[in-house]
Amino acid sequence: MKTKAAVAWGAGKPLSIEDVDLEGPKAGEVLVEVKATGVCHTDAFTLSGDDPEGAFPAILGHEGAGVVLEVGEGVKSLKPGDHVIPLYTPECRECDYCLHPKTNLCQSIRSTQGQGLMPDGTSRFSIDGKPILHYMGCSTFSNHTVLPEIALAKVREDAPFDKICYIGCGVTTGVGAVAFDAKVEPGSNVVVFGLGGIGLNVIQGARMVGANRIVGIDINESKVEMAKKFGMTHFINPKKTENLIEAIMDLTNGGADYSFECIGNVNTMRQALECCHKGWGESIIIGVAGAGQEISTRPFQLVTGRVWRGSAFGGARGRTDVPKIVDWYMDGKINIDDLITHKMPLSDINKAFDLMHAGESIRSVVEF
Ligand code: NAD
Ligand code: DAO
Ligand code: ZN
Ligand code: ZN
Repeated sequence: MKTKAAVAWGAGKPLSIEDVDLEGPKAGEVLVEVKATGVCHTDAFTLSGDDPEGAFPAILGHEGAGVVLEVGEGVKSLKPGDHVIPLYTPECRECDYCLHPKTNLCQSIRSTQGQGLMPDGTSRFSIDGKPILHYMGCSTFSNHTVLPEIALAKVREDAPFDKICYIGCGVTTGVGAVAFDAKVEPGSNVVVFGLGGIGLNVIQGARMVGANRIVGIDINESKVEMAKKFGMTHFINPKKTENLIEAIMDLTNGGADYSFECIGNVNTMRQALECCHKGWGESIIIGVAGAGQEISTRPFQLVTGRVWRGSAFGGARGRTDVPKIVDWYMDGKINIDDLITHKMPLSDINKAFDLMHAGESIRSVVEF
C-alpha cells in the first residue's frame, strides 16, 4: 500500500513529507493506522546526527497511538479494529529478560530493531524500490506502520489518540520511573532535576503515589507554574542558590528519599545522587547523557547507603503496564491534556521540532 510519512533523509535536514510504499504484515506482524504521534527529544537527537546509532534514510517517531488494520499469520493477541500504542521497548513474555522480575528490557528483537529493521532483517518501507529504515521499532511519523505483535499494547477504545500517544514515551518514562522502578512509598520526599516533559511526569507520578515534599530543580523559572500544577511543592533555581545540596537537605529533612535526574547532564546526575539521604536515599537516572560522557562521585557516597540506578521506559513492561497507565489517565489520576501544548498536521511536523528547540513546547502532537 501507499502511505504518507515524514522521511528523515539525512542528519540535520528537515523531514520531508513523502508517499511511501509499505509492505503488508508478515507472520507475527501487525499493520497499524497511526492516528496521532508525539514528537520527542529523542527524535530530535537522532535527526541532529548526534545519535551514534542513528541511521538514514528513516521514518522517525516512537510516541504514537492508532488502530490495527490487518494482522499477519499467527498473530493471536490483536485483531483489526483494536486500539494500540506502539512500544519501543517490546514485551515478548518469553525471553530471559521478560522472565526476569528485575527488568523491562525485553531483548527478543533488540538487534534488528537497533538496525532499523523488522525481526526478519528487512524493512517494510520503501520509495522507488529503495528501503527506508524503521526507527525504534515504531516509525510513528507515518500514517501507517508495521510492528511486531510483541511491540503493541492493546488499550481501551474510549481513550483519545491525541492524548494517549504521549503514553508511548514521555508519560510512561516519568510516571513509571516513580511507580514501577523506584516504587516510591507514600510520605517520601522526592527531588526532581529538570522540569521538562519527563520531569513533569515524574512529579505527577510522585503526587499520585502520595509523596510528601516534591522539590523541583531547574535553571528555567518559566517551568515553575506548570510544575506546581502537577504537584511540585518547592522549587530551587541552582543559579540562585549558593549550595544546592545543602538547600535540598534543608527542605527534605536531611536528603531526598528518592531523586530523579531528568536532564541528561552528568553534573546534575552527581548532584542528584549527593542530595540523597544518607543510609537509604536512591537516585534514579532517567536523562540520557551525550555519547561518551561519564558520571563520577566519591565512592563513600555509596558506602554510606545512597543508591545510584537508572530507568528506561519507566520500568514499564509495555503490553502489561501501558494499558494500566491509560486507565490512570482516563480515571483522572494523571493529567496529560495540559502537557500537550501544540497540535499540528503531518505537513507541519518540522514546526514541532522548531518549538522544541525554542523551548516553547512541552509536547507537540501530530494528528493524521
Ligand atoms: P526537556 O529538555 O524538556 O527538559 C529538560 C529540563 O532540564 C529543562 O526544563 C531545562 O531547563 C532543565 N535543565 C537543563 N539544564 C539544567 C541544569 N544544569 N540544571 C537544572 N535544570 C536544567 O527534556 P525531556 O523531554 O524532559 O527529557 C529529559 C531527558 O530524559 C533527556 O535526556 C531525554 O533523552 C531523556 N529520556 C529518557 C528516557 C528513558 O527511558 N530513560 C525516555 C525519554 C527521554
Ligand atoms: O535493551 O539495550 C536495550 C535498549 C533499551 C532502550 C531503552 C531506551 C531508553 C532511553 C532512550 C530514550 C527513549 C526515548
Ligand atoms: Zn521519547
Ligand atoms: Zn522478551
